[in-house]
This record gives sequence, structure tokens and C-alpha cells, in this order.
Amino acid sequence: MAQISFSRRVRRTPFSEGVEAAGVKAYTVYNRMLLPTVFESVEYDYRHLKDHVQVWDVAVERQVELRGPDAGRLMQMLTPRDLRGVLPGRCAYVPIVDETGGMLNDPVAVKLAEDRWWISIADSDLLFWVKGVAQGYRLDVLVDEPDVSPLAVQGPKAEELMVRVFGDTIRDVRFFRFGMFEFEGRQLAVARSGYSKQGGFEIYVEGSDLGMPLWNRLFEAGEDLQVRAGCPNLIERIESGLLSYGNDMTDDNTPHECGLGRFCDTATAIGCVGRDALLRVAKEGPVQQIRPISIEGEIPACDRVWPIYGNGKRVGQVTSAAWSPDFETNVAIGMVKMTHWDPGTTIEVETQDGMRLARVEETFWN
Ligand code: THG
Repeated sequence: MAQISFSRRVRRTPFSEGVEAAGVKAYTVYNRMLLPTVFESVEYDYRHLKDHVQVWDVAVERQVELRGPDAGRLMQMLTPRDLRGVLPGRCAYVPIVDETGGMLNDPVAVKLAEDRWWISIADSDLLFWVKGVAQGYRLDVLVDEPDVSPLAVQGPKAEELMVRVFGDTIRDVRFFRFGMFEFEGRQLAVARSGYSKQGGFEIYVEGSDLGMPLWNRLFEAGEDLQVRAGCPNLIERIESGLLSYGNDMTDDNTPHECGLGRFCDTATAIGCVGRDALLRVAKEGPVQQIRPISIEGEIPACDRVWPIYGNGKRVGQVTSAAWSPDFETNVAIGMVKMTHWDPGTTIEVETQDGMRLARVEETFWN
């Protein structure tokens, strides 16, 4: 199989040295930056994540910083989630939509202060859209990408490891909140969050120079906890129903189709650019929606859209799939038309290796 070449256009991260020393076996490119995908093997990494603790280089979760008097107003223009209840010190998972109600990104918004937000983005060029909106509406706000690189600590022993590095008060940080914690004389935002359902934290490492010192400190402190380098794990994130922008949804999908209706308050999100479009589609309701799907038999890597058929007609597509050792089935995420989205419905999935029998499930596997 051919390799993908490295160059300046694919950015390294402040933790790349550590990732290489840990024996990374594969990367993907995300926000024009390297994101590890495999260390030992996807299945080995999965087992270790669920049993121990891992340190993840998720610097690709780039921050779009909004700073100035209009930061809050701009933030609310970007999302149909009503942000009035989001106080400084809190994070919020926020669908970002365009003027048609199409998904542009599904980031975590971090409210640092009334006049300062970080938007911790998934893989799309959101900075351009945010700068465009700010300029188009002549808002009094600075929009840029700061030197901030998240490092995630995930797994059942994550809290124990974090206590050893940041102290006992890290235990008081609640889910989707953050506190400021000292490392080498600098203050870093540390949130209880992350792209797994195994529990853990994300450290927003401000200043690339701190990257390797923090990486090394975590590995020294966690030796007896069997800490390993890890990365967002394909199997675990499908089991957990964590969506991947660009894979499971694109700008062709509304938040409601993505099952993100619970993060929309379209009626009260005054100023949201896509509000009118979403009010229209929300009234009718979506005609297709993300569903958990189990697939029978052997499956290849899901590196393309797999059409779904029901009664011989196309009724959707699978966009993520993997063998789950714990649930002993292939777990998958797909977009399914209303006629076939009820749990228990039997469907067929067309992989590059042929047709497979599949079933729409009631819930994700967590
Ligand atoms: N953390 C941070 N930035 C990120 C991600 C992250 N940017 C890219 C990508 N991940 C954005 N996508 C997601 C998807 C899911 C979640 C977070 C970011 C997530 N969802 C939980 C859920 O769906 O159960 C919790 C949502 C909630 O209850 O508010 O955590 O992982 N910094």
C-alpha cells in the first residue's frame, strides 16, 4: 500500500516527538495536522484504553479564539444552542451551522471569560467562516488560532494520574467544566472531557514549549498505572456514539439529522445565522437520522461510504464501522431514512468486499 508523504503543509504538534518515541504506527491528517490513529493495533489500543490510562496528542483539536466586546455575540451567531446559561469555567458541545442549517463543525466551546471563548474544533476550516462572519457584521472581536494544543488523558485511571501531576483538587473538576491548574509556573485550563466515554481530562496546553515537558511528566508519574500513548480509538468511539465530522456528517446534514437536536434551542438562540433555516426543518422533523447499526460477517476498513439498502432500495449509508471485541459484532454509525430507522429493522450494507446483513440498533453500545 502507498504511503502519504509528510511536508510543511501537514503540521507537526508540540507532542510529536513523544508520539514518535512511543512507536506510533499510523496517522491521519486533521485540521492540516498529524493525528495518531494506531500505536500497537486498534484492538490492542482499545483494550488498554478501557482498562488503564492513555495520553493522547489531540493538538489537532485547534482552538478558534474569540476575544473582545462582541465575542459572546459572535459565539451565539455561530450556533443554534442557547448559550445564555453557559458561564465562564464551562464547556459546551455546540453544533455550528451555516445559513442553510448545514453542519460546519461540532466543536466544544470553552468559555474562558465573558469576552473570551475558545472553539475547540473538529476537522473543518472553521476559522475562515468565523472570520467571515465577524468581518461581515463588523463585530468588535479578534479571531485567531492561538498556540494552544489539547493533550487528553483518558481511561479509568485518568483521574489517579492527573492527581499525581496537578494535585488532589483536579477531582473537583466536573464533567464539561474546567479549572486553571499550574504546570512549570504557568496556568493551564484543564477540563473533564474528551473523545471517549472512558472518563478523563483535556489539558489545553498554552505554549508549545510546555508540550514535551508535560508529556514526559505524565509518563513518569503514570509508570505503575501502565500509562501508554494512545489516540481517539475507532472502536471505542463508535461503541460510544461519538460522531466524526467529515465522516458521519458533513455540511449536507442538519444537527437534527445528526441526532444533535438536544444541543439546539433554535427558538431562543437569537442571532444564530442558520436559525430561520433550522426553524423550518425542525418543524417538519428530519427524514433521515444517525443510527447505531450492527453488521454481520467480516468487514473491511470503512474508508468510503457504504450504501444501505432496504427492500432493494437505497435507504441510507454507513460511514464508520469496526469489529467490537466486547460486543462481538461489527459496530457502525450510519445515516438511515425514516422508513427504515426503527430499531430492529433489517437492512443490507454494501462494503467494497460485498453485501452484508445488518440491523438498526436501539442504542449505542455503552
Ligand atoms: N474535545 C475537544 N475538542 C474536540 C473534541 C473533543 N474537537 C474535535 C471533536 N472532539 C469535536 N467533536 C466532539 C464530539 C463529541 C464530544 C465532544 C466533541 C462529546 N460528546 C459527549 C456525548 O455526546 O455524549 C458529551 C456531550 C455533552 O453532554 O455535552 O464529548 O473531544 N476539546
